[in-house]
Amino acid sequence: MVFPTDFLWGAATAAFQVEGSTTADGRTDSIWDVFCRVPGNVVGGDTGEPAADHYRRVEQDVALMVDLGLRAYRFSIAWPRVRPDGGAVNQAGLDFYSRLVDTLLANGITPWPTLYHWDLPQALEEKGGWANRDTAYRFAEYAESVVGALGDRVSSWTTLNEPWCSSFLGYAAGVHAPGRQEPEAAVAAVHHLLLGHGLATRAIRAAQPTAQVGITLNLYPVFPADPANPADVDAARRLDGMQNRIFLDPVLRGTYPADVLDDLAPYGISDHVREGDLDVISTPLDMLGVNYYSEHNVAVRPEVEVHPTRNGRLQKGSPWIGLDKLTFPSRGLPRTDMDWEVQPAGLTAVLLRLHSEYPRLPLYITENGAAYPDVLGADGTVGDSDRVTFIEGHLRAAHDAIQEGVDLRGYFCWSLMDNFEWAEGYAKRFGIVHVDYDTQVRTPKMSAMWYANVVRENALNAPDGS
Ligand code: IFM
Repeated sequence: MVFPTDFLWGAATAAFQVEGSTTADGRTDSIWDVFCRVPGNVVGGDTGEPAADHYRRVEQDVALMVDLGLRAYRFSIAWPRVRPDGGAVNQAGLDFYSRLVDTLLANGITPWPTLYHWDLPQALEEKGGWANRDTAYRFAEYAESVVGALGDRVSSWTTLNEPWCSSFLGYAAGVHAPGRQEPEAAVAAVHHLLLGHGLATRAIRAAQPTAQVGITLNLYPVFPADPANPADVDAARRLDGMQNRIFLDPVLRGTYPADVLDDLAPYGISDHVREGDLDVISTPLDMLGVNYYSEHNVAVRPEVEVHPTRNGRLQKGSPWIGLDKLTFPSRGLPRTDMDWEVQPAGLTAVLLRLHSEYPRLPLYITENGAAYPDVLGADGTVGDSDRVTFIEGHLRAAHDAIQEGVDLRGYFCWSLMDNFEWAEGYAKRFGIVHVDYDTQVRTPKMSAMWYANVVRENALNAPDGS
């Protein structure tokens, strides 16, 4: 199963999850630093320290990427390093990313930065965060400063990572920073994140007309558990609206879906949309990043009292606002350590949907991977065959989509290395490289060796092994 020539093979991380050094060189608090300090918010009381100490070990980590033969590194830039407190530019913060870009390029690895992977400066949250329209303009200013510093060497920019998490998990469910449970604020955050994306896209294009610009969304196929039950069918429609179409349609079609506007009318979504906003939000893009982990099989059942949230553990509010009695019946599929169903066919479905409903845009899988309870053996190896099976299944699914005509141009596995898994802390390991958080020793897992081989061959073995 050969992938197209020039298929971009990479691995991904995000600043807050790997960097550590949260007070170094002028960095100030992000919403995640503050959220982690609240007892009960993060499993084990874990914080952004030490993470994988990537800030201090970045050269060693690039050497690791070279060993694995990676062609691209997807990382995110920390807003509170570059513009501490959302204010003036901090050259020392920019210098870190400038060195990272230089080191990658010197080693033939394409830098693939994301401007926002959830670490809003806390000072901006104190002014209302993403529920405040002004944050979108501050984001564009921040984007402009990053592109001004790195645009001579970076050619592909991603504005936002998974705005669904920033808005619905952060402002409605409260299981992510800033930990608010205010559905009206979540809906405002959706619009202001999208506005920030559009303004930043325009700022990048103005500063660097040749740049490729995109956004990364976490997309899910959504099914009614019982297609004969109208409540399940309607829940699937609503959830698809709030998970997928609320981002895809404004960005790629310049409109919010009418049914989503109706569903969210009680939360005031239209109050935030000003004339011209949708033109800004739908500024043409060069690529779309897809993060795929699982599917949603949804049902509405009268006996459900508590909305399920991530991992069944941190049950604050529901991110699926306005949907009551919602549950996700098991389909008996294997599950990862996050308790997420493993369903590679869903990746093919997502890619085919984009191809038919939102055509003409090159696609990249910017995240795909799995947490498993890895054990570093006495012989110094991590035999994560479950992760190999996971990634292999999803690469086959991606290949199926390419065979169907989807313009898929790259794959980044999540994650290059074990890291801070948000509300789950360090307990969940997504890396293809194991990190010992006491010693910061990195150990490539079996999956890393396997992935390096796929990258080298630009191909997978056929299911019969040939
Ligand atoms: O770790 C996260 C990442 O930051 C965003 N996408 C999903 C991953 C796994 O939960």
